Amino acid sequence: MRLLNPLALCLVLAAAPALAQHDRGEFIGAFDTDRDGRLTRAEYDAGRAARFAATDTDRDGTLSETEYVGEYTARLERRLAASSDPEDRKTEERQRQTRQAKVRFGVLDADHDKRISRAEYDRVGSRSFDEQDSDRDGIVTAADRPARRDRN
Ligand SMILES: [Ca+2]
Ligand SMILES: [Ca+2]
Ligand SMILES: [Ca+2]
Repeated sequence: MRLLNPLALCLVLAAAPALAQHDRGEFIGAFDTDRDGRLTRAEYDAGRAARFAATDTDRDGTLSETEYVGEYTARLERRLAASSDPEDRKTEERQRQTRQAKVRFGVLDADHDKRISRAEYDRVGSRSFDEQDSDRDGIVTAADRPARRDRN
C-alpha cells in the first residue's frame, strides 16, 4: 500500500482548500473595483497586480515571506479591528491565520527559492479565478458555484 507523505498531505489539506474555497463574496469584494457585484478578469488581474506591487515593499520584483505574511497580517488586523470578537478569540485567529499565510507562502513558492515571483503569484491567482468562475464566462458572480463539478 502506498503511503502519502504526511507533510505533503498536510500542506495540501491546509493550503489548497483555503485557496479554492475562499469565500466567494470576499473573493469578489476584494477586487470588484466598480462595486457592481461582478468580478471581471480585468478587475481581478489589475487588483492582483496592484496587490503584488503593494506587497513588494523593497521593490525587488519578488515577494519574500516577510513581505507576503506582512501584507496579509496588515489586512487581517484591519478586519480584526472592525470585529467585536473578544480579544482571546482575536489572538487565536491571528495565530491561526499567520500560520496559514506561511503555509500559503510555501505553496505559492513553487520552485522553493524562498521568493514568490510574479509568475508564481499569477499562476495561483489564475487558478483561483478559474475555480471561482465555474461557468467560465470570465466574470465571477454570486451565480457561479465554485468547486462544483455538476455541470458540463
Ligand atoms: Ca465589477
Ligand atoms: Ca520584495
Ligand atoms: Ca519562487
